[in-house]
Amino acid sequence: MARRVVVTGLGLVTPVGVGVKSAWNNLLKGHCGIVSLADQPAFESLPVKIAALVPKGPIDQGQFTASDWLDRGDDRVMATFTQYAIAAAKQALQDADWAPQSSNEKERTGVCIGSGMGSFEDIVSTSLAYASGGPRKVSPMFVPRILINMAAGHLTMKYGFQGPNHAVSTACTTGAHSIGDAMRFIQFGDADVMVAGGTEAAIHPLAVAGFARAKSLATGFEDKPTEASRPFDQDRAGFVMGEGAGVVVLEEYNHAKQRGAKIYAELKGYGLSGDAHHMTAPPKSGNGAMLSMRRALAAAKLDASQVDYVNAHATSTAVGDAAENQAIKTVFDGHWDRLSVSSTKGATGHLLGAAGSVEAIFTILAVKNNTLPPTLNLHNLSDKDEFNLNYVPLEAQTDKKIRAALTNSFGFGGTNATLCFTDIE
Ligand SMILES: *[C@@H]1O[C@H](CO)[C@@H](O)[C@H](O)[C@H]1NC(C)=O
Ligand SMILES: *[C@@H]1O[C@H](CO)[C@@H](O)[C@H](O)[C@H]1NC(C)=O
Ligand SMILES: CC(=O)N[C@H]1CO[C@H](CO)[C@@H](O)[C@@H]1O
Repeated sequence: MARRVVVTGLGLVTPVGVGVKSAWNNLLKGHCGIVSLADQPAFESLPVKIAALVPKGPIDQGQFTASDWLDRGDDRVMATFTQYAIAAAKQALQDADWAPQSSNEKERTGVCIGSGMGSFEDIVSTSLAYASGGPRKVSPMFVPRILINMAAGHLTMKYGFQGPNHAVSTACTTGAHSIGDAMRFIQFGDADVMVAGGTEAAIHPLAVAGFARAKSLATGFEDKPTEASRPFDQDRAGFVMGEGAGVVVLEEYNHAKQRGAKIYAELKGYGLSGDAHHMTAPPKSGNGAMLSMRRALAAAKLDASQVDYVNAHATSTAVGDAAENQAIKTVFDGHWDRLSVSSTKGATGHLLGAAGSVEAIFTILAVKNNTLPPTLNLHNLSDKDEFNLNYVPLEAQTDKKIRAALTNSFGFGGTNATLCFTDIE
């Protein structure tokens, strides 16, 4: 029998709050982390001047201050995406009460933290310095700052973890793949504990310009940024870039039991698939059969009738939300009345490489707390015959038992992953 994998620690750095309590409470209260960038000169000429930023300030107000999490000199060697990952990982390890001292425990603990984009800031500023001043203007820290796997690397240097050291980069599926791959390492026996998640800090004018040119982003919301991300709503018109990190501690079930760790949920299933279709667009509903959801259910040995909640990838694009809705309805055909679906991106924007792991944490808390996080800005469904599920509009719902839940992540390049969490009873 496969080794069971459970979640014993959580850490969040998000636009709706830093720290799990703050982020989850704000999410349930309907807060939105999307703000205007119109006052920033660097964004002046861009068609999109909004983003979901991690709030900066004191931690007791759920905000981010780098020195709360980093040692002296870390900011010189760590780009922002690495700093966010370290902050989320520290929270998760503290929450799990896992601070291994023996070499055996350190060797049995691994890290799997990825990022979709890495540090645009470093690449752009170094390119400009190189163009004007030549190679002498390139910092010796340039390469270590931009490497995607450096978040995982730095974390292990701080804690001495010598298990698998891995970093995924699969665009917006990064966070989900990180957690799923880490689950496999534990199941396969490579580690007993894995620190896993995704991180992103790419709200840079060049990245905004790129996504805007690809026509992916919502435009025209400068005056009302909190209304820009509206998954499943008839007026949805693109996603809003977000930043942050989500990191979990995964642990082999008996290992967690033996040390008396608190267990949030079991990670029961993981499914992966590829579209083989187009760079940025999902296939038009077509067969609509979403392989990653079916594979996650099969791995979890669950029937569609046993799942109560799907945390959708739904980024607030016209085509993407409709395709996912189709796929969910196909997979859960015959069980539509009991299923709830919501997208937390109305509140957080789209955290790209961090989305999958941040949303995995929201899904874990939904199961643990029997609470469905809301879909913000969902006032009118575009087509009531197509969109005929409970999408948890505007307000959290607390009247349902959530025994099992899925969370979906889909990335550019046509890469899909689904995680399945269940309560531990
Ligand atoms: C991937 O996700 C998209 C978006 O919902 C869906 O349309 C597509 O069918 C999925 N592809 C696979 C192979 O599961
Ligand atoms: C919900 O989750 C939060 C965050 O872990 C926790 O602090 C809170 O006590 C939970 N609420 C309930 C009702 O379980
Ligand atoms: C076109 C349409 O039906 N608009 C409605 C969307 O929802 C808002 C808020 O409930 C209504 O005021 C609009 O009339």
